[in-house]
Amino acid sequence: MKKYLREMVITISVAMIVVMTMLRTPATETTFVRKNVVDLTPQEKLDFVNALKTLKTRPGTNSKNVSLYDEVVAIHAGAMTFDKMQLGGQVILPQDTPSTGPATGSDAAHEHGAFLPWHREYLSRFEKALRSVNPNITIPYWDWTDPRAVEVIFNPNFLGTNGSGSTLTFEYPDGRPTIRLDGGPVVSGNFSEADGWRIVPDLHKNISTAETLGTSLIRYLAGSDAPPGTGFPLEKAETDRILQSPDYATFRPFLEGDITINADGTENECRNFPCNHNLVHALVGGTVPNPNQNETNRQLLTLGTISNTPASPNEPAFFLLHANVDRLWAEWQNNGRKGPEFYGVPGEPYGHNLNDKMWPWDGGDSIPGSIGSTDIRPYLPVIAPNDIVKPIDTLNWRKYGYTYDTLLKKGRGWRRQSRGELPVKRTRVPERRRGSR
Ligand SMILES: [Cu+2]
Repeated sequence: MKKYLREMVITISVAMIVVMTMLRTPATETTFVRKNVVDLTPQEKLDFVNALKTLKTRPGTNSKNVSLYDEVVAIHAGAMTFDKMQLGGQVILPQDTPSTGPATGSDAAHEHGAFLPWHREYLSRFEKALRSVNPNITIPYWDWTDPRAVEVIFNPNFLGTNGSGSTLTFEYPDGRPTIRLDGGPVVSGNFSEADGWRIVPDLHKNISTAETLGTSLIRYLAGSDAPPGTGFPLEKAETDRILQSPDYATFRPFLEGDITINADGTENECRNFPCNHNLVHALVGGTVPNPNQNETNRQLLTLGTISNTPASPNEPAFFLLHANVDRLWAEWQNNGRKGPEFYGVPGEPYGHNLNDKMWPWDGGDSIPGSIGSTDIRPYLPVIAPNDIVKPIDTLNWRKYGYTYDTLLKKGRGWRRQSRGELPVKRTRVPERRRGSR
């Protein structure tokens, strides 16, 4: 009798395992989960690094014969050639050849509505490339409010440490506190030049001078001793307020970092120093107010790779930062704000409205300009004329096959939760915001 029972238990267990496996297979094929970087296993970190480095050696489709990774960088830089490049509304990058086509006149990927759609599409395509190297990979996200994250990301076993060899001191005649930054080229670890992470100099330009930053990844990572507001982690309460934005016209500039909304509902433009997504760019690459007040057209100095925005995807942390931006958008959408009603209102520059084609997925309608004297076009990948993407195509992140661990954890309770909204005192959002990037 006992033997009969034991056999029955074994049979049932085996049957259950078979059924569970069958049930699970389709789910893992269609949806994969982007995780918080602090939850990656050592193997997952290794796989991610190896895939990045593999794409850096795979040939691209461009005429300059630079790698597939480099051509991904070129797309980001190219998107920024449709307008005079600027920072804090002031800095203008010299541009020998202007862009042509309907996208001319505004940055194709920043400062307007398509910031979130453009980067969602861009990250997903990059993630597909990574998954062609290793199908277990997803892009981890960097929750910039998590006090553990910097230590995990900028670690020799992952994206490598801060740059070194340079200590810069900025003294301000108007009595603002002196800023000291330590950094420079990343000389050891997975993303050092010695280990094969060589950046294409033409795709690594200082945003205000158009001079190249060279061939090494450069970081001026804010230290743990940085004064409040100038280091990591970022304030969680502020990111929570981003998620309470009532509409896209508030949410997008708040998350991108053109504006911030204080706890009392008042709004500030982030002109003198970046906020949120822009602030993370600034705190990894190094960005300081220009101490030379005679240079009125150059209010901020951008030092490293990720703070010089066109070149910023040369810094692998870019993808973790932007996965977090995309996660926050997905969470905001998932909280009862899905669909076109929760996108920007019409009247934005071309490329940013719901049904505009977004360069470079625009069938060749627009042609990017140069960065300084560098023609960006030979570095760009071949994109099929029928490969068209509009903001409306990007609103549903699940369509791309991924989701976020935070959306799974919240489950149904999250959806039922009432929509907290900020007491916003402003009624209209200006059409063109000029923030730093
Ligand atoms: Cu960007």
